[in-house]
Amino acid sequence: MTGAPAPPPFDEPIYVTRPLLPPLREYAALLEGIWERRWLSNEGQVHNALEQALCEYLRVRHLSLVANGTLAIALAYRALRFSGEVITTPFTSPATVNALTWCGLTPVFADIDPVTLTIDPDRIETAITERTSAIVGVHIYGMPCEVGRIGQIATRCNLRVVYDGAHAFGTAIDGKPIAQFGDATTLSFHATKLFNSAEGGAIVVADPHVKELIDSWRMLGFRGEDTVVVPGINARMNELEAALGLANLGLVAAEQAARAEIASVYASRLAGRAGMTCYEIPPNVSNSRLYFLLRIDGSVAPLSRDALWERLKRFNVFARRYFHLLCSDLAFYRDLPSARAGNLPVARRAADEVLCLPFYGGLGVAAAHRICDIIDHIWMN
Ligand code: T4K
Repeated sequence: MTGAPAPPPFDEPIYVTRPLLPPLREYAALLEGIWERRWLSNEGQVHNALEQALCEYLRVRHLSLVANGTLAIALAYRALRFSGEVITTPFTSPATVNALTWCGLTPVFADIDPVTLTIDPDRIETAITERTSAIVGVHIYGMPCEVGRIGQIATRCNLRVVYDGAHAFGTAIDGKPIAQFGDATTLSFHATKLFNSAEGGAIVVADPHVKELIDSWRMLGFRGEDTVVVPGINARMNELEAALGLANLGLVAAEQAARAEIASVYASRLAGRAGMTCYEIPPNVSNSRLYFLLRIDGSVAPLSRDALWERLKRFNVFARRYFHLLCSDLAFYRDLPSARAGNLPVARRAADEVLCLPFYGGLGVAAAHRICDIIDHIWMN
């Protein structure tokens, strides 16, 4: 106990994130064009402009917009003809793994690296069987998977690779855009992501024939007016979402810069506490800056991650424990042989330790300092 008075709680809830939004008039200008054309969906003009703009922004050649990040993942699995077993991480959103199930595939969980929290290539190697067709890595929190080693394993064993890049918009390794690795990279443009179109997502591929196939998969299977080439689904992004995305795209760099300032407040104010570590971004990685996360080791820290998360709420600060529910613990996966706890000790520990702090440009550095004051108080009392 320090005896110092508790800092006051925030007057309004402070969420883990807030969506990026353009000035209303910029969005309205795009809406006027949509109204004039009376074209609302099905690969409209704004949709196509956003595909083009994203290709340029992300420095990739082929990108298909879709309705959300979960459908992006599922369509990538379909278009690349995954079959049988697919090796993936349990430390992710259920979206990654549930999309496998939706495609009739069997997830095989491999543990993660203790530092990057991405899938461990050594554990991929040991999980490969004659039924394995593919590897799905997740660039979790915008941290790249070990793309070099995963690529080598895939080539040697003739496996496909999809990266779930839902958190990795704008991530690069040594200046190379993350979406240039693997057979496909999927993105999410959900409201809570760095770049958003309210709901939305995309699939980036290297092969133009795969893009053509994906464009049929998202349009009920159609290619042209008279041919249905695959048993597709409706995964289209509409014009209103595409317009929001187009208006938001120009704001991403400034948002990342504002988040960088907040990250440096958190990193400097929270450093040096026993049992608390900040997730470090390697110098050769430009991270998307979607999250700012701490790890709390409850066996060393004065309180557990869950206790800190609970106590922050009393100050109106709503941090999130992404991803405290390991996919391998979910009722429909926990009986898989690869889901047993002894197979996934690193993922288990990460699930128990990670806490994502409020992190968005509009938070501002003053509020970040206040959050640190609150954490100081909780830590010492
Ligand atoms: N792969 C990975 C690795 C993913 O993390 C995700 C999704 C996907 C794939 C699938 O992509 P999508 O199909 O969703 O495009 C959020 C998002 O809903 C989800 O997109 C995301 N990952 C996941 C990690 O986080 P929740 O349950 O945390 O969302 P929610 O509604 O609690 O929002 C968090 C905070 O954001 C709120 O407390 C307040 C703020 N917020 C939220 C919304 C929706 C706003 O201020 N405004 C808003 O409109 O899942």
